[in-house]
Amino acid sequence: LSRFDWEDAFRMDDQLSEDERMMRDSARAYAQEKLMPRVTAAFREEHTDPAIFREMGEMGLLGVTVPEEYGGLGASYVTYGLVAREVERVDSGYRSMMSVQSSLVMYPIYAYGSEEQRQKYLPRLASGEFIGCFGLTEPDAGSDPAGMKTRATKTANGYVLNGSKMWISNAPIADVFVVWAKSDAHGGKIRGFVLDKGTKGLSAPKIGGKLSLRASITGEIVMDNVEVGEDALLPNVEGLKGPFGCLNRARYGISWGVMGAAEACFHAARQYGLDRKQFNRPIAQTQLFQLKLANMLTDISLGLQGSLRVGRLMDEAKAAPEMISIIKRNNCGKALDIARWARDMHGGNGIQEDFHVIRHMVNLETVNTYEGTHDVHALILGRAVTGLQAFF
Ligand code: TGC
Ligand code: FAD
Repeated sequence: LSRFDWEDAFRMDDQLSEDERMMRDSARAYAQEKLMPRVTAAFREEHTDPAIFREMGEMGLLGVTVPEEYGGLGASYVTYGLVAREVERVDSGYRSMMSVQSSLVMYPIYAYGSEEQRQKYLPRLASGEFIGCFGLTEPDAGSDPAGMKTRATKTANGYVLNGSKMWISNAPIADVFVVWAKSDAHGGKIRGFVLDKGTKGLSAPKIGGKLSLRASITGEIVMDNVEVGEDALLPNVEGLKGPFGCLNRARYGISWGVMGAAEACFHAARQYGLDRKQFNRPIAQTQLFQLKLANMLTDISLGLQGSLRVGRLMDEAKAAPEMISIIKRNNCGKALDIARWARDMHGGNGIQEDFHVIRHMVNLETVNTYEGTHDVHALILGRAVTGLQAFF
């Protein structure tokens, strides 16, 4: 039997290809060298640096799974997950910026867009020259997006959009808006539209006062008689399966990302416990402290293996949405527990920004809620197990 490595309990390294390891290492180097030194002030001051998109673009971190001919990396879903884990090891807000751009903006334009839309947007989104956002949620339609009120009305040359979106990552600094609306020309079915910043009637005010995910800017999208041409419509998808197709990918990435945040908390708690002495011994030498570390190690090791398995199935086109609900729900919930334990294990220092754990903890409250709350994913799984719909 081989030696046990607490930092890689199930030898994930051996399960990755050379290319996947290389991409993980370069994402880790970028995240630790360029993002880590900025995050404390960015979070404190609620500041989102748009330059981060261009830096990520240069590193090839935007549109990892989008083919190279459109500026992406053409890499595997496992690679995308590994990148999310490294970015979120620093901050969930930075991973949010990246995953919205990749899964919620580039993916729908690639998968549902016309060739002209692909050419117009994808290379510039991949380089970070353009920043994108995704508007599904509304003030009165969160967990139940089918209840959206935003409408697209047919005109002679295109559509007029009216409505508002709420809680939209990147919106106030976005150049490209992928929004979902019920279209009267399509029997009231949900359709996707790509809007450009600066279009008359389109605005994206910032939502202030967030005590979570403060390094990632969030806004509304207000559409007041926004007139667009036929070329703004995403032609190749209709119905809720459009936005859900994007969410499948983003939720999968989140399942990896939150394990990165959890690992950061686990490593910090371990080191703190070795350094900090009470009652004449390191607090890491107490049974209760070790029990928490053992629980963290177990949940992280199992969570990562779940994400890797689903990632491999995605790469083989064999993944089902319910598999993604299992890992999104489990890994977010477990990461939040781990961050709360790590906060506790740091004692008073745990509430101080220099120790980072409370920032991860409050960020993970958002991640547990967005892209389908913990309970909504339980209901998706409950429906799959029983065949009975319990949403309404
Ligand atoms: P339901 O009847 O279940 O389905 C309606 C249609 O959609 C299809 N569908 C899916 N297709 C692909 N993938 C999936 N995961 C799908 N889930 C459903 C389904 O087949 C059906 O198609 P069709 O052709 O038969 O019409 O829909 P429902 O209205 O009962 O929905 C129920 C529920 C709760 C599952 C769903 O609405 C849900 O998942 N709610 C959560 C909402 C959510 O996740 N919002 C996320 C907003 S975006 C965001 O948070 C970004 S944050 C990112 C960041 O900053 O990182
Ligand atoms: P609600 O749906 O009102 O849920 C409130 C509570 O009720 C939750 O506990 C929920 O689990 C529970 N609940 C709801 N329905 C049921 C039910 N049937 N049975 C049992 N319990 C139920 N959206 C976007 O479109 N794009 C973005 O980029 C984006 N970014 C975000 C960034 C941040 C910082 C945040 C906080 C949110 C973001 N969201 C985004 C929105 C996010 O997806 C929603 O907040 C989420 O889907 C939940 O919707 P809600 O806030 O309306 O809560």
